[in-house]
Amino acid sequence: MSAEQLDGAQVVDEARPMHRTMGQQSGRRSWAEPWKIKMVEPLRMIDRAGRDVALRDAGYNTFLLRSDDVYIDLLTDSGTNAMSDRQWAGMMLGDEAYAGSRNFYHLEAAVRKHYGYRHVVPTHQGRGAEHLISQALIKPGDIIPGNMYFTTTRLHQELAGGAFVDVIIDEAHDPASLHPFKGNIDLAKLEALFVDGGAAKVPYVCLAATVNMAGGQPVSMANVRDVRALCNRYGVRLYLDVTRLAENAWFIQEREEGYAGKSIAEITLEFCSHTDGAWVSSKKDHLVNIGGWLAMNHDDLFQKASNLVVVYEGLHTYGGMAGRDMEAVAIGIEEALDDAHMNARIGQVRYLGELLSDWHLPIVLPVGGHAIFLDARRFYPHVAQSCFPAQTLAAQLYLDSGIRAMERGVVSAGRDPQTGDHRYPKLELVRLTIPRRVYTQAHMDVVAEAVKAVYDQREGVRGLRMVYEPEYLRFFQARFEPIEG
Ligand code: P61
Repeated sequence: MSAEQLDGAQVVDEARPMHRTMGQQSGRRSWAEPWKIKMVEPLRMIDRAGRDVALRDAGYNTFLLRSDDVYIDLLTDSGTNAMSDRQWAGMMLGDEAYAGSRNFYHLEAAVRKHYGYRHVVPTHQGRGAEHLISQALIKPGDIIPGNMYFTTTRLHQELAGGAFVDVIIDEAHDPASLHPFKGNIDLAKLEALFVDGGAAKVPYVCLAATVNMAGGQPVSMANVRDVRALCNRYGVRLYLDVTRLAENAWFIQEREEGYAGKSIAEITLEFCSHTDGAWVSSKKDHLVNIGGWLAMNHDDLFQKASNLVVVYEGLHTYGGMAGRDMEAVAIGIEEALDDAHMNARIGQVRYLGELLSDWHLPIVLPVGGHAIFLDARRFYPHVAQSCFPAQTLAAQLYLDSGIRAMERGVVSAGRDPQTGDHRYPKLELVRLTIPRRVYTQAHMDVVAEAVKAVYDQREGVRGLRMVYEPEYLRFFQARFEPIEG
């Protein structure tokens, strides 16, 4: 292009299609993130040969990669969020007293105001809270019904002597089902566990919103109301994993009759009002890098949990967090429930999902709150589940593009404690998890193109063989080798 052309801003190349914004391409006005960036962290991409070595050194397990060797990190949205300037300012107001830190009282007030529970016990992160509730309430031989297992939640229930029973609706196990609330509990499955004295063996029902392993799928308000009514009839308590409840509230606002005019904060509070208490990993919705809590209305659980916390976590007014961390969580709770934030959050995840589904790449539908889940069975129908198709797909994606994702299939499901066999879940997925307020739309475009490239190369791919398997939560540290062909 000549200098004259540059001066004359009117030059139009008739042969080239006109550029259009994302909004225009979808026939609407564009939206943008409700924040601007104040601090950046450079990204670097190592070359293909370097990625080959890094993956081999990591035993083909993306949890074992060094983050310096990763270009776009979609391993998790847990603790990987960008804090706001208000949260960073709050960090400077940390009261690091051993006992009675003022930041604890800010946290307690935020939980009471936005989740509505009377008592709050802080923990260092979600599994700290899961440990406390499991030890406090579960006896050997108990069963804990829930809407699909989560790895750490189920393990703590098993370590306490209980057995988890999945009572989620069948649609949740079908990646192609378009049910709007795939996280719902099947009331008939739940009641079948309660009848004939069964309820005596159920210390509580364990409800999660949204459901991580199902693809970030929501639970409807009608469902939590019905579950509550059923629990009341049989005298069973109902506890809730609120780790991604703000995202769940967004789906209720979008899809459930009567909620379009209610705010995320109002829906969140109403949802919790149907439950007896909750635990959380604040590392997700609450936009922090560390933190969690257990909250409840019953005094007996509060007494037990605030005694156990001093054994496993720290004093009951810090529970493993620094004062500054509690302040960041308290502020993060407010920010998490902001409608504009949540529109941008879900909008970004959905943007990536729409690209992939428009290109007919196999993903879990409807797109959930925190991630896109690739359906590894449909990527690699020629790889048997015993050869770990999702683990293989996550490895291939890293090799192609430096993008890190997470296996959520047979490796994550672990072994049945009774039989010792692999559990073979229906869902064999790879999770592309989007951290909050971290990546831009351009990053999403790069990710979409990488997934397409891996799909286009799917034919020659063989599976993996597990060569090291740790006893607990094996997916974090297991090692693999490629099956040669
Ligand atoms: C995640 F691969 N989630 O999604 P903690 N409840 C729920 C969670 O999603 C959750 C916890 C409780 C993680 C981190 C992680 O198999 C894995 O703060 C719904 O991580 O202790 C955590 O909270 C536990 C990754 C955990 C995993 C377990 O990436």
